[in-house]
Amino acid sequence: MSSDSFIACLPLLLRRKTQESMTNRTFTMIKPDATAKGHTGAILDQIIKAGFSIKAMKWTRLTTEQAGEFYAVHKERPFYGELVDFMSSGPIVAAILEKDNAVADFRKLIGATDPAKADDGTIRKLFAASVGENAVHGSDSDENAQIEGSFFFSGLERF
Ligand code: 3AN
Repeated sequence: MSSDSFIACLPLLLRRKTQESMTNRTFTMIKPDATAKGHTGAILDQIIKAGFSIKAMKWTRLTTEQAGEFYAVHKERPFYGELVDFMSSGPIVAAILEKDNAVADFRKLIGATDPAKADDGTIRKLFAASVGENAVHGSDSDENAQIEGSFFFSGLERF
């Protein structure tokens, strides 16, 4: 890209950044257990039916280094190694979602971390097998939604 066209893109990039810092976005991953079992389509269907719109999405696979970096906040927890191995064990779908009250509403939609404790009808109750392999990730705050979305998507990849 020439420097002229980069400068011409700046207002667009800045507007995207400002939009994303609003409280109506969250970040999700459909985890390797769910993609391996063929639940990707059904989970996306639940997400869209719950009123979220997809602002960015990719099917990819994390290296162990990338999974370790993404979950660095859990480094001191006993399950960190298991979590990193699991999250790099197969493909995932990463997405930025938009809806009013996105972070809280998405956490409600996916249910408790442990699927055995998740409410009926939640994504984890329907599709997750265990606390470690629990089908989906959902950001726990607006700040983390922003950080996690930026981990996977450049300004040009989100809308
Ligand atoms: P959540 O994903 O519901 O926000 P966190 O932030 O406590 O839950 O944990 C992050 C991820 O770490 C979980 N999604 C799960 O995959 C894994 N995890 C949490 N607790 C355990 C555990 N006791 N044993 C194994 N893995 C766990």
